[in-house]
Amino acid sequence: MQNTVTPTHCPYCALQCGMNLTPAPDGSSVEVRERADFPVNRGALCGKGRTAPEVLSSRVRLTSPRVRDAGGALVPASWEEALGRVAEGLGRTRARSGADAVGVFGGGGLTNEKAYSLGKFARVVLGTSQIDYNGRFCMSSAAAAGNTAFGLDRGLPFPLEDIPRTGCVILVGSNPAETMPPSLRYFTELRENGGTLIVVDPRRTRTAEHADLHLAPRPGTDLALALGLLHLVVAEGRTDEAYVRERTAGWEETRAAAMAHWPEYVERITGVSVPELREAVRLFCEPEAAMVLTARGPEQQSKGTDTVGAWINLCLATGRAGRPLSGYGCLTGQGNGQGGREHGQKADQLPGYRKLTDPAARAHVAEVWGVDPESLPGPGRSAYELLDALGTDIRALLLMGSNPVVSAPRAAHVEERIRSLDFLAVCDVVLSETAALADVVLPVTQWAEETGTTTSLEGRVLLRRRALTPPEGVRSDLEVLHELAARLGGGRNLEKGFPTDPEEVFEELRRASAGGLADYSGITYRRLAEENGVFWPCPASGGPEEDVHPGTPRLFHDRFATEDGRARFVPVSHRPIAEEPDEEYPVLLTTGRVVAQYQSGAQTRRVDELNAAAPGPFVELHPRLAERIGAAEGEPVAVVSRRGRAVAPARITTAIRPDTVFMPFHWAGEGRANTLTNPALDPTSRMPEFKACAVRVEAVAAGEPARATPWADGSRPARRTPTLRWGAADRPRR
Ligand SMILES: Nc1nc2c(c(=O)[nH]1)N[C@H]1C(S)=C(S)[C@@H](COP(=O)(O)OP(=O)(O)OC[C@H]3O[C@@H](n4cnc5c(=O)[nH]c(N)nc54)[C@H](O)[C@@H]3O)O[C@H]1N2
Ligand SMILES: Nc1nc2c(c(=O)[nH]1)N[C@H]1C(S)=C(S)[C@@H](COP(=O)(O)OP(=O)(O)OC[C@H]3O[C@@H](n4cnc5c(=O)[nH]c(N)nc54)[C@H](O)[C@@H]3O)O[C@H]1N2
Ligand code: SF4
Ligand SMILES: [Mo]
Repeated sequence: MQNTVTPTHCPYCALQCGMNLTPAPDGSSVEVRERADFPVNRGALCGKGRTAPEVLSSRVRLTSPRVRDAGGALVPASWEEALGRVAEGLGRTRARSGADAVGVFGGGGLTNEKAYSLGKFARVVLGTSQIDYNGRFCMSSAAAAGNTAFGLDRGLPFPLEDIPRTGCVILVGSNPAETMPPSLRYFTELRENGGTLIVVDPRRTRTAEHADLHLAPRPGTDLALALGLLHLVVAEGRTDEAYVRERTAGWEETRAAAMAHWPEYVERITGVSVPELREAVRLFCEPEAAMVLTARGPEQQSKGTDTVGAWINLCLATGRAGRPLSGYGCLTGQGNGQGGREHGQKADQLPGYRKLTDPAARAHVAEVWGVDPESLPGPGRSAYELLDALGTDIRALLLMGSNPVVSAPRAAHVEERIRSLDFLAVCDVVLSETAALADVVLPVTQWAEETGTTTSLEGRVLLRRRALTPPEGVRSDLEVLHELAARLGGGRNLEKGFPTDPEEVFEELRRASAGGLADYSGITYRRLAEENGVFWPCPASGGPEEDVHPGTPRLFHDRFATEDGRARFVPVSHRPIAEEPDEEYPVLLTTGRVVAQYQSGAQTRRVDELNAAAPGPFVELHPRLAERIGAAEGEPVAVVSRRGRAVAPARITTAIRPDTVFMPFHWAGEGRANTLTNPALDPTSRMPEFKACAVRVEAVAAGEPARATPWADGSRPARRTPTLRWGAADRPRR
């Protein structure tokens, strides 16, 4: 194995770029090389993918379990001892306080096999309903809206290769130039082919630089923006009446709701001028085909589900869904952001995108699992609610594939909740900020050292292959679950249901997903290797080999996945963000990403080249706001919300609205953006409002001691910043 080239996929984002791994001459590591045969990225990689092997090095990773000793230090231990401590910690809590006192928290970076096994482990071994995962913070609003409108949630209902051939794309709150750089090509090709790109983002991002039209709404107002566009579509007679009649339901109510959102009213709410709204409608409606793609900007809001619904309404009213080169799509985020939401680590879900509350789904999955359907618990809490319950109702936690101390909203509170647990076990590849708080840390194998499948943002199931022998001292997540099942099974031999061979797990997943919305039953490892991935749904044919289902790159062309085959309009109305600015907190904070760091930074902050490119947090602010508060470029500013205070250097730029500041969330410590964010949840998706909260911004006197601790007692005299308005002069020039 050591001397061959292994074609595989990047460990990070949902683009799942293809790459070849070749062993380094001494065989101890691998090098990333171009893999031209994978069509999505055609060999191109961003810096994170290119440097991913750095995290395989034992210089930065964990290579032996750690347990907390009597003095409170995390010290190396044997696997026997560590696994024993985990089984004891989880088992004791379960015995003392019931199964629901044990929580499980997963991640959208886990392979399908791991996500499936983790969900099964929670319900079958622990018997707890309290499992959810970080994908709740990612795409849950788009998923909820997609399920309602189309009866099915798959990030993109078409392959990326369709983008350059459509007429217009509206990218809402998505910055692929930084978050999926190789995908930018699809948008530049779109323009080369004569199509247009509209970017909706409160910042003039690197992506917006490529746009024909950049709309810069006030954070948290995308719902009003979409309603304003729909209003103009109707007023200008651009509705596709025949399509609405034949393929949709619920138009009248939605039309009425949109008509209440006059363009002038929408301009006041969003700061996007009426002529800009008209121009957007013209660009979107004139071509034969067009698309709307959303990402975290409009989704990570306490009304994210309604907001995505409003953008879907716009597509439906104009006949731009379920037709060639047209549609609504959500750009999923994590490596397995799509598959991770389909196979049962979500609080309300069973494999195959089945509902935990559906008796037929319970019966089907229980049969595959060899358990009584009655024994399966019901739905549990959503991610933030689960984290918020730690130390109270939930007393022990098993965490796999997330670093909530950095990435959860209101992170200081979440950190405090985690510290108050009776027992915490973390499986990770590095000692993340959250792992550092654990009673037991189990070091696991990584992407290049194990085989497994992921499902990319296109809904394409892919095979990641093992290219390297893992270092001694680490085990795979699947082995961990197998061992814990043996120890927690109480003589019931439960470990048999937790194979350590990923292909064996996948074979079971195929059966569990069969007949569900996300049907993988026609997919095999062999096909994945031969076909460069297969798009779900892909049911097993049941017939001869030649009769295999080809997979489904494009959805909804004949009918939507609703019962009657029609898409559903959802009547929605504008409502404000959960925490509007006021005198004390007059500025809006929004948060997001930079190209060189990934998520909580647990992996990428361990790579020198990436740290050189993005060494630490910053606060992006407009020169007018900087002048008001006396901030200077590169000097520290404090951002204060009702939840706490963060300090980071100022980055002054006209690319952001003057009423808004932006912070990336990749760092811990005093520059942690999530110290500030508001955990106000969307009522349907339970998504927290990462993208908008009220803050005060202050220049920090040089030499002021850094304050890492949050303070929210209001004891500090407020330095008032007058509310800033977004005037025409501030608008970034096109
Ligand atoms: N480099 C890098 N790439 C990544 C990741 C990473 O951490 N680093 N993470 C991956 C994951 S898990 C995800 S989910 C994706 C996320 O990918 P994106 O959604 O592209 O990333 P974000 O930076 O969170 O948000 C996108 C844009 O939303 C804008 N925005 C903020 N508030 C609003 C608003 O109210 N309305 C609108 N319309 N826009 C707003 C921000 O200014 C930002 O430019 O990236 C994936 N790729
Ligand atoms: N303010 C703000 N906060 C946000 C967001 C935002 O836009 N703004 N975005 C949210 C979004 S979209 C997301 S997806 C979350 C992500 O935030 P997190 O859930 O914290 O994501 P990661 O940093 O990727 O954490 C993954 C952890 O699992 C480890 N890991 C990686 N692979 C494996 C594996 O195979 N097995 C195991 N056991 N461990 C593994 C990594 O080392 C890392 O410690 O952050 C959310 N938080
Ligand atoms: S764009 Fe995403 S998948 Fe591609 S190399 Fe970068 S992090 Fe990896
Ligand atoms: Mo995400």
